[in-house]
Amino acid sequence: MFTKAIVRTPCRAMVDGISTANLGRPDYQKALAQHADYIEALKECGLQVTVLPPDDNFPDSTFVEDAALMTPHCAILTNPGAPTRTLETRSMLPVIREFYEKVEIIEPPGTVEGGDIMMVGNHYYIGLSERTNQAGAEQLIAILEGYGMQGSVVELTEVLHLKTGLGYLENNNLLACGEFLSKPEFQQYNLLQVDPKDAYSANSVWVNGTALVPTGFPKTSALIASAGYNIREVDVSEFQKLDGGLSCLSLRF
Ligand code: CIR
Repeated sequence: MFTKAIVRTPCRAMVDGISTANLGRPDYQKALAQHADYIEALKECGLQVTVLPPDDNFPDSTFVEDAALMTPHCAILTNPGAPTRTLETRSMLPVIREFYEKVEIIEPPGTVEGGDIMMVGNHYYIGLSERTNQAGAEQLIAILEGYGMQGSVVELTEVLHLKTGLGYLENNNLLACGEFLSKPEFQQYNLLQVDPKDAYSANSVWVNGTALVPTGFPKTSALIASAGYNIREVDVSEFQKLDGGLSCLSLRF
């Protein structure tokens, strides 16, 4: 069970965030309203939410998941591979130290973004992507092993981050789409197959028995509900325009 989350209010500069989505520029006011509802959803799931102020120096800074990994034993500050995001981690350090005695740091030339890390119990799958490299993954695995956890790498070819196409919903249930459906390492799970037309909704998030699912994907909501979860839909259309999903908007621990 998670008890806490950290989020960061989107900044005005978010409209200039990195995007490959071709869905137009985000509407800032709408993004603020959607972000407020996202916080509400986390609270409904029982989390105490720390809300960081907007940081206009970093257009993508609302996607806090990429800047750190919070494990039960330590926090790990990442080193984002997107050049405009590398220094986002600096302002995360003080807040992370409020919650963790042990804070580890991924150092260059290693790069890691949290969106490439999927936790399954004590094991962490690490996507090798344009943002997370082998050196970063090796550092991360060494850190995890030092605390009695494990990690393994997964090659990505089609998507931005590992969790762009995967969402672990606990109880062996893995929501998956596209290239991940056929990967040998995921065949041990009960794969809940997301329709390729609804690929964005593969980034749904388990929070204490409830699945947060993006609004607008009724087939995915029904699929997850049929596996026994409560569903809380959250409209994140303005973040989708920046390739960001539900998981990217918080650190949950
Ligand atoms: C980026 O390209 O870095 C942002 N526009 C989106 C980050 C999404 N984060 C995530 O999937 N964990």
